[in-house]
Amino acid sequence: MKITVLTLFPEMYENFLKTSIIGRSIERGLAEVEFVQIRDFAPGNYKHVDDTPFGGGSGMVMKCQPVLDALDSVKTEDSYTLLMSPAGTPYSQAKARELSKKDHLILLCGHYEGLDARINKHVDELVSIGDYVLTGGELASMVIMDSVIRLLKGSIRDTSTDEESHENGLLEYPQYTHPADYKGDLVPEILLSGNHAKIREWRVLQSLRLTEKVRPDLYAKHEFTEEEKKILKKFKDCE
Ligand code: 6GU
Repeated sequence: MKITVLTLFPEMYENFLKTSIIGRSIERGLAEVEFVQIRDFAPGNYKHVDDTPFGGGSGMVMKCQPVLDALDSVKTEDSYTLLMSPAGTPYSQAKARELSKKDHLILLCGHYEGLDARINKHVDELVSIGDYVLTGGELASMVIMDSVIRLLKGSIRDTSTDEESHENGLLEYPQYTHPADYKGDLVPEILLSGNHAKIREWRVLQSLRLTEKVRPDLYAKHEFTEEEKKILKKFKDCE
């Protein structure tokens, strides 16, 4: 997969792209990341990429010409372009899965108060990573790159993404590692039992209960599997 980032601040990505799973995936050639400096497409000596908003108001707005010329310089028939925007569609694990199948992603990052709205019709989608405001789209684009690259075949063990939080619409069950007794705080005994069927049952129940408690919104729209229904019934009868 190729990822092209359009930004005024490519230096923000340096450590991110070198580190851990993302760094290794890029080193292995699973993803190729390139940057386009939007300012290179601004004319004259001043290289202005922004201007004051029509109608008045505070802040500056990024201009159509440098942004769209930068976009045109990298866009092909195979490209899928995302504009980072707090006014976009909420980003999700399902969207990450969908994007991980694309050949070429273009991530367009605005700064200041935003981009001229006429730019919107030149992209495939506006995405937001959450209900808060960032100073620019760069951090959001890193969130998207991280969540997509780790799903590429060969990035991490294939099975390790299957049971994660959000893959099945639920939060993941709690995990523990050695020691089994940390200053008197004990790991749930069932996990030491070696009984895989019972462990599986416990994990499914924990996942359901945790989601119900901290993410009632997810729980309300969850479609229960037969296994989940059976486990819920069993433990309800015990209470
Ligand atoms: Cl994608 N961009 C900006 N600037 N702020 C955000 C965002 C994106 N998602 C949430 N807040």
